[in-house]
Parts: sequence; C-alpha cells; structure tokens
Amino acid sequence: MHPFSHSSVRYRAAVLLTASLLAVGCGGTISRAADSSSASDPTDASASEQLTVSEPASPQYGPATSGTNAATGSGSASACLSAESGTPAAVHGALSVRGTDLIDQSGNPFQLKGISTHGLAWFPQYVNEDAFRTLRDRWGANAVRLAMYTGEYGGYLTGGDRSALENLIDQGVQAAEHLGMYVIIDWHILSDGNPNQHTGEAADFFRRMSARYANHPNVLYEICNEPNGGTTWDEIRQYADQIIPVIRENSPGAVIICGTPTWSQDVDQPAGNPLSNPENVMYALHFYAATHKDGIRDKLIRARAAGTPVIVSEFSICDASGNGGIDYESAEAWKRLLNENNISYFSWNLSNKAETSALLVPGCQKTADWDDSDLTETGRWVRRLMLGQ
Ligand code: IDC
Repeated sequence: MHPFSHSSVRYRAAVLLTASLLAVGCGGTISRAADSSSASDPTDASASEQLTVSEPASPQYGPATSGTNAATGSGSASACLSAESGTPAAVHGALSVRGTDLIDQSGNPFQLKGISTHGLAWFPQYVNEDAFRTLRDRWGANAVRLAMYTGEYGGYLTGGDRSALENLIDQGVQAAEHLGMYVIIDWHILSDGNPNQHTGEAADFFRRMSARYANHPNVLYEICNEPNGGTTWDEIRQYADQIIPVIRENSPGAVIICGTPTWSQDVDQPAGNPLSNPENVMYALHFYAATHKDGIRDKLIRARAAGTPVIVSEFSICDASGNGGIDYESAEAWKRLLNENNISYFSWNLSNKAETSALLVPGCQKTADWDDSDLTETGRWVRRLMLGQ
C-alpha cells in the first residue's frame, strides 16, 4: 500500500506540528493578497461562466515571523522537512537526479506522483490546502504542479495580474510544504512556442522564485512547459543555459525540469547536445495517450537508454487537445512503462472544465474532498493509477 494513501492520525499530528514549526522556521516571505486572479479561460464559454472566483478564505499562513529571515525566506531546510514527520517530503527529503533516476535524500529511486493544476489564472480555486490534502490522502499523490500560463489570455506575459499569480504560487507552495508534498513551479509556455522570446522575463521570474524558495527543498522548477512551432532543441538549450544558472545561484540543488521540442515530446534530443550544466536537470516528456503512442513511448525508451533522465510533468489519457475520447489501451501501455521505469508523472488537469482531461465533472463545485461521483472517467483512472490499483 502506498504509505500516503490513507488519512491517518499521524498525518494530522504531523500537520499540527508542522503548522507550529512552519510559523517560525519555514514561513513564506510574502503574505497572500486578499484578492485572487480571476481571468476566465476564453476557450470555453461554459467554463468561464463557472469561474466567478470568490474571495479566498482568510490566510492560514502568515508572513514569516521570528526565526526566519523575512527578506530572503531563509529558514532551515532541514527544519522544514523534519517537521513533517510521515509525509512524503519528510520521508524523502531533498530530491536529486542520478543517471536517469530521480532519487530521494537516501539515494533511493523516487517516483513523483502528481496532479497539475489547470491555468492558475483560470482555476485559482483549486490552489488550496484541503484540495492538496485530498489528493495526498485519498489519491496517493505526493506532488502538485502549479501551471502558470505565460502567453494565453490572462497569462503572466499577456496582461495577467502578476502579483495575483505569484500569490497563488506562494499559496500553492506553502500548502504543499505544509502537507509535505513536492511542488513544481511551471512556466507554462504554449502559444508562445519559443522560450527565447521571453528569456529576460523568465530569468527575472525564476530569480525571484528561486530566492524566495531557496530553502524549500520540496520545490522543483519547470522552465518551459512545451516548446513548439519548430523550436529546436538547440534553441531550448540556449534558453536553459541562461535560466538554469539563475536558479542555481539561489537554489543550487533544486531539481529543474527542461522542456523538449514538439510540445515536450522529443526527449531523445538532449543526449546528443547536452546542457552546459545538466546536474539535477530532468527532461520533460508530455503525452496524451489517445494521440501519443508507440512512437513517443519509443522516444522515452531511447532517451533513457542514452542516459537522459525523463519526467512526465504533464499527461492525460485523451487526445492532445485535452478533450476527445479516452484511449484506455494506450493509457495502460503508458502506465506500464511509467511504473516499470519508476518515472514521475503529473496528470493534467485539476478543474471542472467541460473537457476530457479535467479530473472533476463539470457540475462539481467542490474545491476539495471529492467523492467518486465528483470525478470524471479520467479522474477515476488517474486516481487508480496513483493508488497502484
Ligand atoms: C489546454 C487546456 C484547455 C485550454 C488550452 C489553452 O486543457 O482547457 O483551453 O490548454 O490553450 C498541453 C498543454 C496544456 C493544454 C493541454 C491540452 O501543456 O496547456 O491545456 N495540452 O491541450 N500540451 C498538450 C496538451
């Protein structure tokens, strides 16, 4: 049984203990704003209608207090993690990359099993601790991914409310840390297909994020979700060679996820043309099972054979539009491949949008504590995957 698939007294005790320790040792450096970003996803009218964002509950975590350097957020990393006894991050500690494997603090291969948010600006209501606790205790998740679109409507570089987006990230990181879960901060490029278009903004963003979370070993950085539109690996490499040192300056040991060409499918390419500083870097492979089949599975196998560490930081079991029918046969083939090779994965997406990849049914208004009847077919499949069923 997955050690975190049950709700337990131990967890509650750990959370209480953590809450008190976090207040002095691991507090965040920015307080949450009273408002939240509220742009709707214009690509789906029905979803937009549902997306009136209510004011979030009063902050559960204050800004850093005594014992923490409020300017840098520097608490003791070990204090952060040791506080959360029994939780995934307390048990596995700081992660790193060895060969093709993600490993934990004891040097054992470790598999992140995570859920990705939808766009933070569009579905901010799911960035809450109860939601993440539900994913941890009822789904067996040990990680979440915070997807911050950069180029879409309401995105970070396209008129989005930057401070609201960064507050959501902080809320998500703190909730994850509180629960002893790992968390990816995702610079979610998509329509802006070449990350070099915005290297300056990305560097600025990751400089500040990596400073803020320098002593938070549960934080991973994904520097470009899905390069596309003909962007080559060589171009991505040039971008990564600029962004990775920026993160390393503040957070030398963090695991960094680098996207690959063709919407993060070409993981076979980095091997022949490596990054300048490939330590603790994993390469993103994204699949949508109804579209991406043997050809992409072969790329994964070839990449690993060439020594490339691969992480599936986004997937679903429908087609690449995020919609359409589920391909169960291909989904099962992916499931076998991921589990046989201990490959980390993050399921797209935690929302009630009317699309196949959404994990919640469109009528579901709950933002946590979902029952089976609240889950879509995809949601149920993903939950079974994570629970090892
Ligand atoms: C999709 C969402 C959809 C949204 C669209 C925006 O599911 O609701 O309207 O983005 O353009 C990806 C991307 C991810 C996509 C997803 C499905 O990383 O942002 O989300 N997908 O198309 N890569 C392959 C598929």
